[in-house]
Amino acid sequence: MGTTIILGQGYVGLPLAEALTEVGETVLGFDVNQRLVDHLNSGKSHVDDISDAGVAKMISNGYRATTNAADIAHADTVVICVPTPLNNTGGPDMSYVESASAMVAANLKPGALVILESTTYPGTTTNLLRPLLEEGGRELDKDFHLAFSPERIDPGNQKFNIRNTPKIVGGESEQSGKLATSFYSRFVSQIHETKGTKEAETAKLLENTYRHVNIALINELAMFCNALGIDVWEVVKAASSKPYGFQAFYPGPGVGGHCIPVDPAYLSFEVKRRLGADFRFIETAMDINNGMPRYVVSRIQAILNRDGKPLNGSKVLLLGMTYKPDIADLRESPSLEIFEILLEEGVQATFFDPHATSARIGAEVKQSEPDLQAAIAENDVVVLLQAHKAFDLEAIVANSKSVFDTRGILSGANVERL
Ligand code: SAJ
Repeated sequence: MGTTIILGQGYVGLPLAEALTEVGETVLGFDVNQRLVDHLNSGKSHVDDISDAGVAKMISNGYRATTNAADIAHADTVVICVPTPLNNTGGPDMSYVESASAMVAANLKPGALVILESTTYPGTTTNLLRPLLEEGGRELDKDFHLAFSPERIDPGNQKFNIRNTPKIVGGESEQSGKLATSFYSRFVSQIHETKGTKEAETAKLLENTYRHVNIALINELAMFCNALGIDVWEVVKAASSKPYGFQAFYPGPGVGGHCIPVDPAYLSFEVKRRLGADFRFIETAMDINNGMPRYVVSRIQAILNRDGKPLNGSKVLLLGMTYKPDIADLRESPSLEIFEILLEEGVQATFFDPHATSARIGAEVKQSEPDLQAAIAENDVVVLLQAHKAFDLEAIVANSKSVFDTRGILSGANVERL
């Protein structure tokens, strides 16, 4: 066994560290956030899928979190799992990858294997990371090895985890690819090798662009079905009876999370930058999905209007602020935008979420209502945005004046669906 250092101890890096400690590797978890590193070294987890006991076990197996980049020099394998968000113009923000790569280049142990896991545009490994590692005359497969392997961590997924989810591996060379494959084979049951790093980078983007485009398709269909008096939820259920050639996607209030609303933009930006072409499916899907929060507000307005109430001054309760059910993750959640728009329109908007008890709206931090049933009783419209298992859906319908259901799971005379 050797030593691995993982740069970035978030929802991707920490589960990777856990899996490696379980197979006897000495693991260093590097992060720039000193508070987070201290939290980890005290045996506390900040990741939904890993418990405090899980971190304590990692520590007993030799795991240590660190903010010291010089620790990279101890590692035979370096895995970069830092964020690749969008910048304020909607394009790739590579600053985390750039700074992590520079740290690796400055502290690399001779002969180490470097693997990039962060989701990024095709060509990042070859054109951004490799030149940094080659500085000072280093040569690929002589002084270092290099590969790309996209993360497939699905927060909250009880069935698939890092060990039983097939892992794509693309080497900057055949030798590097083989080394990366043997690294992951120690704790991942199935490896899929690609011919190079660009294919591995692009495969990850395809996986999530496929979801983004199909979610946009069903969202646009939902808007037209509503206008045409067609029950889109029945339509999807019926189409799902086809045992082949169809995968169901469901309308929703918009697309949240760290993957689906972000990853496709890395592809469309690179196509634009390199070819000057518009990746039309991605850009159209972005427009549709990004427009869903405003569409939800327009439907709330229509419900109030039917009751002779203006948006301004009416009371609306949002149920579920996270981007996915049963986790606390608010990242890119469309619920936050819906809340912000309602407040801008003068609505007395509040929310209830058993997992996310506070949410930042603009410059303010808003708190969840303390008592769900009391909150329901005093609101003109209750909006189901996230179907957390903790919700008593029957009680919600029974005690609400009007319910707007964006998940297509409620029914009743006072219920309207997206
Ligand atoms: N959504 C819809 N309709 C759908 C599916 C999703 O509106 O039919 C919305 C969700 O409400 C959510 C957003 O899209 O706000 C993203 O949902 P997601 O189910 O894609 O969940 P994510 O963002 O956690 O996606 C992850 C991805 N995993 C990785 O990138 C490693 C994705 O590739 C997985 O397919 C997905 O989990 C999954 O299947 O759970």
